[in-house]
Amino acid sequence: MEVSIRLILLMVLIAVGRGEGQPVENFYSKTCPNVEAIVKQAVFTKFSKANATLQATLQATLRLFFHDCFIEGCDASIMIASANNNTEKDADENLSLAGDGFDAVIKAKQAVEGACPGIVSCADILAIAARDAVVLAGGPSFSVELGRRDGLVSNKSQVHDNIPDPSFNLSQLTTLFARKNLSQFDMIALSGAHSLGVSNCSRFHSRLYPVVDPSLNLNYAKQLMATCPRKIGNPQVFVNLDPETPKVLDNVYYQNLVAGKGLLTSDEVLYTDPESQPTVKDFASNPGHFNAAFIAAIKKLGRVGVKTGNLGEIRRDCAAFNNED
Ligand code: HEM
Ligand SMILES: *[C@@H]1O[C@H](CO)[C@@H](O)[C@H](O)[C@H]1NC(C)=O
Ligand SMILES: *[C@@H]1O[C@H](CO)[C@@H](O)[C@H](O)[C@H]1NC(C)=O
Ligand SMILES: *[C@@H]1O[C@H](CO)[C@@H](O)[C@H](O)[C@H]1NC(C)=O
Ligand SMILES: *[C@@H]1O[C@H](CO)[C@@H](O)[C@H](O)[C@H]1NC(C)=O
Ligand SMILES: *[C@@H]1O[C@H](CO)[C@@H](O)[C@H](O)[C@H]1NC(C)=O
Ligand SMILES: *[C@@H]1O[C@H](CO)[C@@H](O)[C@H](O)[C@H]1NC(C)=O
Ligand SMILES: CC(=O)N[C@H]1CO[C@H](CO)[C@@H](O)[C@@H]1O
Repeated sequence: MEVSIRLILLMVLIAVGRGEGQPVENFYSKTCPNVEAIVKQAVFTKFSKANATLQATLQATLRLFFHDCFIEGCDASIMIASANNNTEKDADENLSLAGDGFDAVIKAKQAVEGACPGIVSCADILAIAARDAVVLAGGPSFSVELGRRDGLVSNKSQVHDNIPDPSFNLSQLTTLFARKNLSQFDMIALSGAHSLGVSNCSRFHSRLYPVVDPSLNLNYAKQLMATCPRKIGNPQVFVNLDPETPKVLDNVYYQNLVAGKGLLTSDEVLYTDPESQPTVKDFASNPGHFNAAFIAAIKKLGRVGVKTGNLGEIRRDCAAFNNED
């Protein structure tokens, strides 16, 4: 009797503690032990290496995780589809979130539901897929914390104030990340994700025209101008965020910044601002320092605004709240 009351009390305490929102490793070890293998298999293993679709999926998934966590916390709220053009994914800021990331999570969810129905949240599947994307792109490997629940709110009015603009300066970037409990050091490390992926010319057009941003390497600026003409013509033109090793998540991104080859203002400012420059130089010359900082920062990113315990729900379909099925 005594024992079972204590046990119940302990369980209540744990549940309340979880309500505070800290994901943990091995959360599904009893309820869905193979979830990580299933996600990886469903999303990535059908591709052969060097397949362009695989590359697009890796970078899209990583960015999707970032946007999900910054808007309403890591709760898959960005996945919600809407009939009325009013959920997070409909916001202007979201214009270029590639569909591949959404597809990856939907497919993985279907596979996971086949093995352990009703157990694993879409938010956790996105976190696992983002970790796999980092590793498959040659970045550092790490264990992913789980136990997030899916959010009940997705409103596009939340997007603008929570996603950094590529024109931001250091203090604007630092302030926004601080609101998510991420330090300037974390922000610099996470920006290393721009070692992968592409940007629409429109996001850095103002650095080329009417005058070239003096922090840009001149030869690099000329290449960019050749690809992205003054008059925004073909809106399908995209440029690699990392001009040197665009398919590998590595510290060459920071070497680019030192060389004036940061594509976005928000990239280059990490080097031009004397406050953050020492960290950029350190990451540029010490891949191990970058890897360690990136791992610590992406784990912190995965804790932003998480719902645990009784909060939220385990969505059946990642693109719809359960009450809309
Ligand atoms: C520091 C502030 C950040 C700013 C201002 C920013 C901005 C941007 C912009 C403007 C693009 C190009 C999108 C387009 O074509 O319209 C982009 C792409 C991307 N961002 Fe960021 N980002 C930031 C941080 C991050 C973080 C923290 C991550 C992930 C950890 C991330 C991951 C990515 C990836 C992977 C892409 C390429 C997506 C693809 O190729 O599909 N970004 N970002
Ligand atoms: C990449 O893999 C996908 C999925 O298997 C396939 O549909 C596509 O044709 C492949 N692309 C290339 C360029 O091999
Ligand atoms: C959806 O809303 C965005 C602004 O949030 C707007 O730019 C876009 O044109 C709208 N799309 C449709 C199909 O109405
Ligand atoms: C690229 O940016 C332009 C200008 O904002 C926009 O019209 C276009 O739709 C974007 N292209 C893609 C594929 O997102
Ligand atoms: C979204 O947020 C806006 C502004 O806060 C609010 O007016 C609107 O009712 C919200 N929409 C939904 C569907 O909750
Ligand atoms: C950064 O931008 C903000 C907002 O535009 C501005 O108030 C601030 O002075 C800028 N800081 C620097 C160092 O340029
Ligand atoms: C930041 O940390 C505080 C203290 O742990 C927590 O109450 C708050 O919810 C966190 N904010 C976010 C956005 O995760
Ligand atoms: C307004 C807009 O284009 N939103 C996009 C957000 O991302 C999803 C996934 O690719 C697109 O389908 C939406 O069109």
